[in-house]
Amino acid sequence: MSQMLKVSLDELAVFGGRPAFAEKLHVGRPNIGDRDKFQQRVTDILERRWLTNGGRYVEEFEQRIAELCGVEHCVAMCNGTVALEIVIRALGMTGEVIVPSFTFIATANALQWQGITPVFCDVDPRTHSLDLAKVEEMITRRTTGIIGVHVWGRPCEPFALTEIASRRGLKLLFDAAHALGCSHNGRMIGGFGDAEVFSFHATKFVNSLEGGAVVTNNIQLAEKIRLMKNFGFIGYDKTDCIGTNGKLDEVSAAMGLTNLESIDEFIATNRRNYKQYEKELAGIEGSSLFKYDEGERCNYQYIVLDIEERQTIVNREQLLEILHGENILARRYFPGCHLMEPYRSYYPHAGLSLPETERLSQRVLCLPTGTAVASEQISLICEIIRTVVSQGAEARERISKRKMAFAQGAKLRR
Ligand code: T4K
Repeated sequence: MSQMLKVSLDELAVFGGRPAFAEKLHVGRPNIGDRDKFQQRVTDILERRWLTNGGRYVEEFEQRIAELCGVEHCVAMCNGTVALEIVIRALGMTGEVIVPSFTFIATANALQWQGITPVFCDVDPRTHSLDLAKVEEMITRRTTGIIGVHVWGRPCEPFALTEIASRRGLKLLFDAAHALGCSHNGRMIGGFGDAEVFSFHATKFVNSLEGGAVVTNNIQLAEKIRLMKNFGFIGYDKTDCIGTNGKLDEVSAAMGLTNLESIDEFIATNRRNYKQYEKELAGIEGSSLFKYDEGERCNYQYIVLDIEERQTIVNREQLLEILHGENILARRYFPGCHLMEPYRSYYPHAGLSLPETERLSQRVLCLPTGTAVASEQISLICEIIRTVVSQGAEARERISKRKMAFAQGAKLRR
């Protein structure tokens, strides 16, 4: 890593300087727990020749997740998307389901994939989660459920959503892909609604390579999901319902278990990184970090920077271009499902009722964090952001000119 300070715009890579980082700095570099422990577990799996389907490590992983969340049942799956699809089907959701557009595309896809219409609801700009008043407005005769998403791990008002869902006779599911280890009013995420879904994808702060889980206190639902994720089998050559293959394999479960043993260390690192970003980005007019509730348990796995263009002058897209030039691969999470295909074509007017989602999707970006990011790297990222925003007008003009020059060059080459 090069450690040069960048205090003038001329030093930025997009304007001819050397990139701040020789190697790309990703959002979502995996956290990896005790390697020896993982390798021992993999050796054990190979020696016992039990690789998937009812294996010891999957069972143990399920128990550990259920304990952490204080729920009775956990069914591990091959990823969070399939876990969503299966629980949506098991809950009998059909017709229309209310869901935020400001989420990862998998939340909407899990519905549309099985012919259910995701009805995109706007979010509260303070919480980035479902706007409760708007949820009520979107309920129709065809609505069968609500999916709340605990975006960035911040609980999306689960008590209020429970009240709405039970008053209106709707199923309630939470996409808790970001919220492992988080709490709401002192109660762990995992036990709200009819069920909650976690993701253990490589980019999640606790990963099982790929993986996901449904957690619930409803035993009938848990049993149904368990069958559905194993083709519907209730015995040799005997099925009970339509099922699919949603099983988590043993090596993934071993990775999940190993990483779960380091959860406290991962959260401490995420929190330290968050605090450093907070301190070193403080006072940059027009930029602010998404805030977590310090009174709750929180995993701090996302560093979400909000750019208010009226103050920073340079906008989010231009800042992203500059950061990418420095090999800081900040991400545009989330672009808004309704602005992506197929939803853009299916529901071309959805944006009319999603003004906050559209604003948010233009303003926020996620910065690198986790155990793979060093404190000096965070300092350099913050300094580059400060340099750019403090000279926002000039940065904007130079980036625009650069774009125009590229476009002209491309025209001449044609
Ligand atoms: N609901 C919500 C709210 C979610 O955020 C997600 C997933 C889901 C549901 C579905 O859960 P899963 O089916 O995924 O279990 C990523 C992840 O793929 C996705 O899991 C995650 N949310 C989403 C927020 O981010 P991409 O397309 O940005 O991921 P990817 O694979 O490009 O990785 C991002 C960066 O991480 C890479 O540029 C490099 C780095 N990376 C990635 C991998 C896989 C590594 O350094 N090492 C790796 O092994 O979506």
